[in-house]
Amino acid sequence: MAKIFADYVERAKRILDDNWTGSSTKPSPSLYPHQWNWDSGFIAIGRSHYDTARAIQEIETLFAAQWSNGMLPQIVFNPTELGHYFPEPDFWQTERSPHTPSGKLTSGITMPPIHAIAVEKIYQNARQPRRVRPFVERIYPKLLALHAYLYRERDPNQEGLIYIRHPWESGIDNSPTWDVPLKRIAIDKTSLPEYTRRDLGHGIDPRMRPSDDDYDRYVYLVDLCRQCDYDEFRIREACPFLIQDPLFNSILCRANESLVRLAETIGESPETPRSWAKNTADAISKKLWHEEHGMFDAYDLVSEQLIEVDTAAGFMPLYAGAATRDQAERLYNQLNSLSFCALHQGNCFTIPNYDTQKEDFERSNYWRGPIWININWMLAQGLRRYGYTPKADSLQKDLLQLPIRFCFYEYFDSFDGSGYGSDNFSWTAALFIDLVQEFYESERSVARVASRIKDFFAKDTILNDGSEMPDIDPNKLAGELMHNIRILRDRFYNTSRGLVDYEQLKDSSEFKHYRILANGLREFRPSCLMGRKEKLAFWTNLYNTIVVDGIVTLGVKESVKEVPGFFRRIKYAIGSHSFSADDIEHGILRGNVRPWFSPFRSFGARDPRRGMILTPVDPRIHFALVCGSRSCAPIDYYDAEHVYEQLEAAAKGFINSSEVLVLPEEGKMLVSEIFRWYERDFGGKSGFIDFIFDYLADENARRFIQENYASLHIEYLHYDWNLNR
Ligand code: 9WN
Repeated sequence: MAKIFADYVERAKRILDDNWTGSSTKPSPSLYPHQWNWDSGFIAIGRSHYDTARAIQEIETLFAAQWSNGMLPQIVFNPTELGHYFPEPDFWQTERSPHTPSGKLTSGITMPPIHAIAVEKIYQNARQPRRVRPFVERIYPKLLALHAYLYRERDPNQEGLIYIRHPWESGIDNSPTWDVPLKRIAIDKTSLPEYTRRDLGHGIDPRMRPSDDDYDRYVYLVDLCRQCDYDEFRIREACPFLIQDPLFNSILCRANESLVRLAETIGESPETPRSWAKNTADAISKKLWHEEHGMFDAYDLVSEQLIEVDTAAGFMPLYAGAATRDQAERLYNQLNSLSFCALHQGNCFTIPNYDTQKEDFERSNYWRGPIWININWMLAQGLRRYGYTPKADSLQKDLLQLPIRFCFYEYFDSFDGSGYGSDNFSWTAALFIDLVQEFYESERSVARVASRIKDFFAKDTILNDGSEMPDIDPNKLAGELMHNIRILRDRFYNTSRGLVDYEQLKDSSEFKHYRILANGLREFRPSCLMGRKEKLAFWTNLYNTIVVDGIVTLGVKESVKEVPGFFRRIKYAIGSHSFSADDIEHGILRGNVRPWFSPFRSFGARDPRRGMILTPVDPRIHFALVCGSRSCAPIDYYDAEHVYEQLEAAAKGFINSSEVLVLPEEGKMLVSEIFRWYERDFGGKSGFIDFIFDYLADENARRFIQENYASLHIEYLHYDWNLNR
C-alpha cells in the first residue's frame, strides 16, 4: 500500500476511535452527538476491515432500539449527551407509540436501510467468517423485520416502492427535490410548536445548513407524526409529504440482495428478500424513470406525479441494478456531463449532489450542491456494476483524494474540494478505509489465484498453430488482418469503458475468422510493412489482439496473472520466427531495450528480428498497449493513417484518469506503475513529469507541478491486474 494511503487509513481509524462512545459511533464530535441510523451502517462497513467486534457492536446497538413493528429509528439518543441537539426525545415524544422499545430513547422516523449491506460486509471481511456466523444468525431476523416493516407500512399500493414521510428519512435533508412538496406546507407560526435549532454554531457557516424555512417544515412534520401517535395509517391520511425516493428505494433494493446472500449463508430461505428485490427493481425502473430527462426522479404520492428535479439520487438505481441497459446508458450521459462533472473536465470533483448548471445549485450548501462521500461510494459501485469502469475509477480517485487533501469533512465543494460541515466526520473516515481496501484488494486475490495454478500452463503456446490456413495472398494479409481486428473492436470492445466482452467474442464467427487469418501470419513477411505509421499501427493492434487471443485460448478467468509468464508465453509464428507479446512490446515497439524484469533484451546480438525494431520509441504507446487488465490503457483499434492523433488522445485520456493523482496539499503525486516500469522511454523521471504536465487538464495540478518541480515527491499506485472484461 502506498505509504500515503497507510498514513491516512491510520488517521481515519483515529477519527472513528475518537467518535466511539463505548457502544456505537457518533457521526461527528459535536454536531451530531447521538447514534444515527444509516451513518452506523457506513461506519460498520469501514470498521469491518480491521475491527470486526466494534463493527458488530455498532449494528447491534442500533438494532437494540428497533421498534416492535420493525422500524429502525433515525436516531438512537445517548442519554449522557442530551441537550446539544434538536430535536431530542422530549420533542419527539415517541412514547405515544405502542411500538417503542423500552429503555431506549429514539426519534420517530427511519432512514435508508443500508444495514444488510453492512452486515454482509462484516461477514465477508472477517478474518474468520465462521466466528461471525452467530451474529449473522442473530441479526438476520431483525433485518428481515425492518424490510418487512417498510413493505408492510410504507407501500400502501403494494407497488414495491417505499415512501418516506420526512426529509430527514431520506438522509439528504434539504435536497432540491423536496422544495416542491415542502412548499405545499403553509406554516402558521402561531400553531407551530416552539423550538430552538442547535445545529447552528459548531463553527459552521449557517449558509451550509438547511434554512429556517426548511426547519419550520421539518418541525411541522415531526409534530404531525407525534399528533398521530406514530400510527402509520393516520400519518398517511394527514401527511402532505409522502415521497417515493430513488435513493431510499435503491438502497433497499440493493440491501435485499445482501439479505438473499445472508439467508443462504445461514440456511434460511432467500425467497422473500429475492422477490422484494425483484419487485422494487422493476418498480423503480418503471415508475421513477423520467423518459424526457433520461433520469430517475422521486414520485410525489400526494400530487401523484414525478418531481422533475434531477439530483445525484437519480443515479442510485445503478447501485441497485434496477436500471435497464438503455436507462443506464442515458444516466451515464447525464452523469458524465458538465452538470455532474465530466471525465477529464479538470476543474471539478465527481460528483456533486445537484446539477451544477441549475440556477439553484449551491456549491457549499449541504445537499444542494456539494459532494458527499457516501453517495459517491455507492455510485462508484453502481458504475462498476454496469461496466462504466473509467468513470468509476475517476469517482474512486476523487473519493480518495478529497479527504487526503481537504481533511475528513462531512461534505466537499465540487469545484475546489474545500471541506464543509463537520470535520472528523465518521462516515467519511469509514468509507475512506473501505475504498483504500478495495483499491488494494485485487492484488491479494490475484496473488492467491496465481500461486494455486502456478505450474498449470508451463509451456510456451504458439497461438496460431497453422491448423487452418486462410485462402489469401500473403501480401494482402496485413490489410485483411487489420480489417478483421477492427471488426472485433466494433463488435466486442467497449472502447469508452476499456472493456472486452470475452464471453461473446470467444465463440463468435468473427473471432474464428481472425484466428484463421492469424494462421496466415506464418507465411507473412513483416518487411512488407511500409512506413513508421503503418508499422506502429500494425504491431500495436497485433499486440492488443494476441493478448485477447491468449486470454481466450488459455481460459483466463480473473487475471492474466493466473498464467505465470503470460506475456512471454503467448506467441505468434510470423514468417520464420515466433514473437511473444513481450517480443512485440519490448523488442519491436520499445526499441529492443531490456525490460525491467529481465536481464536480457528481447532480441540478442545476432537475432534477425532486430531488423524489425522501431526507433525512436514513442512513449505514447504505453497508453495504447493493452495488457488485458484494469489498470492498463482502454483498448481500441489503431489505424495507420490516424495513429499519431489516436496515440495523442490515448495519452491525454490516461494522464487525466485515476492513474495520475496530484495531491498539492501533500506535496505529492501518485502515478501508475507504468511510469516506473517504462521510465526510460519517457526520458527518465524528469521526462515523465514533463510528459504528465503537458497532458494534464487540471490547472491547479499543473501549477503545483510547476512550482514544485525540483522537489516533487512521487509514489506509485497499485496496478490492478483484474481482467478488463
Ligand atoms: C438529521 C448524521 C446525519 C446524516 C444525514 C445528514 C444530517 C441530520 C441533521 O446528519 O442529518 O438527520 O441534523 O442535519 O443529512 O444524512 O445521517 O450524520
